[in-house]
Amino acid sequence: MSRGPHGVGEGAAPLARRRVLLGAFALAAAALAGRAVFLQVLNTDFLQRQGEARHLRVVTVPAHRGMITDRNGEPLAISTPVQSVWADPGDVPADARALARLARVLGVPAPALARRIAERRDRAFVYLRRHVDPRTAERVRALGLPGVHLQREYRRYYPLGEVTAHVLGFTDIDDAGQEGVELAWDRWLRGTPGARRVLRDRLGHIVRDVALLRPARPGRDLRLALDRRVQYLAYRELKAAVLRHRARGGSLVVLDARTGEVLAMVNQPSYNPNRRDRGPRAARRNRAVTDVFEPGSTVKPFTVAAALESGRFRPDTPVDTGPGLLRVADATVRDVRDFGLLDVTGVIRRSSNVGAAKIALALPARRLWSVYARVGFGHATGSGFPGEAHGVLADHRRWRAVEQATAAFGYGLSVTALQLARAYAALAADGRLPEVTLLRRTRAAAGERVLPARVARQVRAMLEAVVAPGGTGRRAAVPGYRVAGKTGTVRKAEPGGYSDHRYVALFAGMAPASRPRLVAVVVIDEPRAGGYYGGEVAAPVFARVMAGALRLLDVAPDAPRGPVRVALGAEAAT
Ligand code: 59J
Repeated sequence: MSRGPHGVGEGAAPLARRRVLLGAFALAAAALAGRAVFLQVLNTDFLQRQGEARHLRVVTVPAHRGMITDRNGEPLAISTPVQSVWADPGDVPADARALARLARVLGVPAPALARRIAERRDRAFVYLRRHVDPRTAERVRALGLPGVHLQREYRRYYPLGEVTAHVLGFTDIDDAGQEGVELAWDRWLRGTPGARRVLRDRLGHIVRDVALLRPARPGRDLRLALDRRVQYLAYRELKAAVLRHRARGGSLVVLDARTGEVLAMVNQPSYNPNRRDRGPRAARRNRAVTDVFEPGSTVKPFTVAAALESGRFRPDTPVDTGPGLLRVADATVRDVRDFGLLDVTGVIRRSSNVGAAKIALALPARRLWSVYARVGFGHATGSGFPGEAHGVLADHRRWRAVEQATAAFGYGLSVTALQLARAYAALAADGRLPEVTLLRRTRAAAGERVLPARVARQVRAMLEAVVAPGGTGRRAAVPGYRVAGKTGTVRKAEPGGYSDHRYVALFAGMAPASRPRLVAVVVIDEPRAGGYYGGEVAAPVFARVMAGALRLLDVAPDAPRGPVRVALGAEAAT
């Protein structure tokens, strides 16, 4: 207030009035002092809580996802720490130049960044950019922008890239399993996020950790059955063959015949799971378990197994396949040429459709069907893989003669590569069907008996004849080892009948034939160059992968290597 003309006169106010005023001031001062003592000494807890409530924030602590390894503990999927940039929009100053600097560091358009923060003013947390590299994180830190923070997260890395892509699948940006093993075993692999309370200063900077409310519980590691060396070898050979024959795709599965463990499972086309854009859908399917095909001649060993099991056929029982044609109702079964008089072994070795059909028609439908069902056709393998197909095996009561005859050489039913490998594993394991698994087995349960051991061994001997000179599978031979297997060349079914230019080339087999350790199935879908027969296209891939895998796994050779060693005797050959 300005002093009025009467100001001097106020100095002459009565003494009593001044005393009252002074007294009031003194009282007020005392009250304030008392209050201060109360606040500062007696009631600090309450105040601290109040003050900090405005500056405390709960931040989640992401959990480390378990590692996926191969059977020997070699890493196949690893979560590595990365930084993500987030903001508490209310704390970020509306400073266009500062935001522009931040946008430049993050590599995002400034207007979009500003909009993102503005639109989420009412929230306490918004990601600005996730999974930035360490240099970017450092530059964000250096900007020191209030309300902008870094948070540690994890990013999945797959050291073998496209080689293991289909089996492993991938995780999303929050490290949650989306496909493959990452999805199927997500609950095992993923941990439980924790929470911590942090204290921020007036400017929204996090100044210190106040309390760990809940520690993050890391996920568990998962050990697969895969052997990364065999996996890599299988991938390399499959990819080379698909390129060489300009094929549409392919699959290759290697099983341990004794345990049912999947040692390798690869497909073409593939994709790089380490890239954010994971390529077209068609490249992401684990075809070995999701795609079915008619197995064609690769089922003939099971037709013959049914015949041997019935007691009505022996390996040397004659089967007349002349003149290379067989009429069944209004259909005709054909061979590529007239093989004339064969025996049961010859039907397998030459892959005679007529022979297989004649054998099957001599048996009750139920018997053939029962062997197919027992070796697992029409039933999912129980691998646990997401999206596994179970294939189709129609009930034998619905088979007429035509269906029975065509089923004998592999048409009218469909299988996955994994199912076919499992069925061959039953031949390899003397008639016991192993449970297939993608996880490493410590103890192998003996598989269920599905064929008499004698029958499995007899069929195996026939399958050795396929790979011997004069058989359709010569090119599956592996030096030093006895190999048993079967070729297949399948015309693809299309609307209105079977294609005359789209084929699936197959080889299914095992080694060493005397005591099989490994089973492999090779599928080449629509080879368009350099031949299309299973014997030309799939058998050589089998040979290369088998040769390498037997060596990698230190499997002792069971065949003489050459004339010199034969002369030295069986002991020198091993
Ligand atoms: C074939 C079929 C289609 C379905 C025939 C392949 C039939 C049949 C109706 C002609 C190519 C081709 C139910 S061939 O796998 O016989 O692997 O090395 O696709 O026969 O009746 O131009 N395999 N393949 N048949 N269909 N329906 C032989 C054979 C086989 C070989 C070669 C030559 C067929 C030795 C197949 C191989 O064993």
